[in-house]
Amino acid sequence: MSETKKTAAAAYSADSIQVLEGLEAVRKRPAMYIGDIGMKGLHHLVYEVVDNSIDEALAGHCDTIHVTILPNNSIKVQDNGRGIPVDMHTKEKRSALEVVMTVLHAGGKFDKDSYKVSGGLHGVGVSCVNALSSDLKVEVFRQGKSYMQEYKEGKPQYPVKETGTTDVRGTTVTFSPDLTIFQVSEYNFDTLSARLRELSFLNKGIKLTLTDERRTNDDGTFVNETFYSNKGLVEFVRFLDGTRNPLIEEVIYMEGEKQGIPVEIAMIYNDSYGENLHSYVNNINTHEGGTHLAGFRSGLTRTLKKYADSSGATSKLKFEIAGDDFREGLTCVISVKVQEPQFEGQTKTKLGNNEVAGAVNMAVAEMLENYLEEHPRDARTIVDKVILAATARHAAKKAREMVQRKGSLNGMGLPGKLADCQEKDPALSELFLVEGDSAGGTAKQGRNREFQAILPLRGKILNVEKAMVHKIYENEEIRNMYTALGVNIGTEEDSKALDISKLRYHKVIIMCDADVDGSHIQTLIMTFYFRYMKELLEGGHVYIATPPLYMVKKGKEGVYCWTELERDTVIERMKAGGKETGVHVQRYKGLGEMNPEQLWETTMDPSRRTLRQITIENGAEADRIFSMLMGDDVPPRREFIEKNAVYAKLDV
Ligand code: 0RA
Repeated sequence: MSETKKTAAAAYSADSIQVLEGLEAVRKRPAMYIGDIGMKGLHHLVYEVVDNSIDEALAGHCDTIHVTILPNNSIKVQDNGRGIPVDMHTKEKRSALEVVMTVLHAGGKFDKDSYKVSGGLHGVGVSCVNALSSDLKVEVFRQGKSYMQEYKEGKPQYPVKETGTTDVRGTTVTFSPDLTIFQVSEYNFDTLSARLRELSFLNKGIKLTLTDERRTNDDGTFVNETFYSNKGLVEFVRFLDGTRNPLIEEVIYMEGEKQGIPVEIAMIYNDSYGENLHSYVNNINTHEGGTHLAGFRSGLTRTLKKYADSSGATSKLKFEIAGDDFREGLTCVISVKVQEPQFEGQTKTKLGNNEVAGAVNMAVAEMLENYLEEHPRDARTIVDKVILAATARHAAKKAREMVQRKGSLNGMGLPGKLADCQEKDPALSELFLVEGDSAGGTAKQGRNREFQAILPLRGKILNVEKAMVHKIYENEEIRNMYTALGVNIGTEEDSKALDISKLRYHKVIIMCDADVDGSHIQTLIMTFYFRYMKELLEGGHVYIATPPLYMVKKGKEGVYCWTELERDTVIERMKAGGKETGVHVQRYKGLGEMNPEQLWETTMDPSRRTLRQITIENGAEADRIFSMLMGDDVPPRREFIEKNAVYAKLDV
């Protein structure tokens, strides 16, 4: 049957079938649409719905978005926009609202003028959330009337109905993730709040709130947070820099359109040695960078170099300043809006559009030239910092060459302290990084030497957050880690990327004491991985071992416990089973208090242990946490470590 001959009824049912097929495809292959069906995907549903409201706000029609985690882990997203249109589609024979909610990628079709650039990583739209929800309800408040439609597994339960009159405007979506699809059901407040905070910085002037109806404060109100940023990226950069010491007073900022591409940049220099760049395209964090970042780098280098040369500051320098030197101690956020973004790379978070490089390059040059002109003293500070960085890099290069001549980094010998495993296949091999030589000894005896290797790390490893690069390469514990892992140590000038193709263990497990010191050391090691071996974190290779905290004993029965709750439950049970007396609780403060067999059965045996995988969910948040934890400002660190000492849930 040709298109034109189709009767209206036939067209309707054909369309409905298509819709169902679309939603069924989403339910069959959810990971293709939302990434995965674990914690990431579960939270992605919220972002997808919020993104629609952000779009409405970017179009200038909405300024408040409320997100609520309901007691049963359903989610409600409420905005004060124009409300999704509800008029009947003559061709489709159903409401526009129903089309938006049930047709893949239908979201933007009704408003050609709207400046749509937000939209989740996969840009799949709210219909996808609908397909993956056991129940979803949408309420629209529009032009004095309210409307509603409900769905199960994406299927409408009735046509859109008018429910009354109203004097408010907006759209409210309430959904319950389908637990036959997702492996997890519990929303994490901190994960959602980190994303909403990020969105508030990236979209100034929008108020976002997060309410957790599962938990109340002492005064009986629900746990909640409000995010609002008046100055956008300027405040984002201040937030990211957290406790670092700024070198210049003001955040350097620009916002504007270049070659039709909206570009917003904020940056500041601090006295650290690291580079802290975060880039976004359409509110999506582009972890892998791309053309916008390349444009920024070349614009920054060109402009600063020109200024430094013309000021005469570089005339006596005996070596070239490298690109990296211009970014030492730099904290920067770049946000661009691209109409048709091309995402590339392993995690599809690398911008490919070539035209964006030139636009950002121009924007940076213009912004910086003005700034340097108007702030000669700050300009001098920045140039001095760059020259210092170049000098240190030069020294680091020499230190590295010396280290390499000694032959300890050429992949020949493995570190003497490494107790390697017999297995040669990296995919089957594990490396335990163990705090202290004595616990290292216990682990060596307790392990399964077929596939588990042990590398003891002595005492506190170097705080990489505060050390200069050549110190890091000279540090023995750090060199041992590189050599044991078999990865390169960045010998090539401009290639910072780690070559993990020769990684000798696909599981790297950090095993520290379960006390405040152990937690600190664990954080030091994680910081090192975050700053210098990010590729390992991104590949999901880094884990934390969880030794038990208590042993509750009565007579011959002994039970390991990992939390206070577990401990108390076991004590109660043991007491109930007999007399009050005779129940003995041992608190394990260090790995050293366990014998090899105990360490094996609680912490190392793959069939019984629990490993926590360290991933980078939110790079900006992770960076801030690490710099705070490792920086000079001790009080917040102590507070954080103590609060999280037991199961430090660093959301990274
Ligand atoms: C297209 C057109 C119009 C509103 C929206 C989309 C809209 C979508 C969402 C999704 C969540 N909240 C939303 N709010 C609005 C309205 C066009 C008009 O009124 O002329």
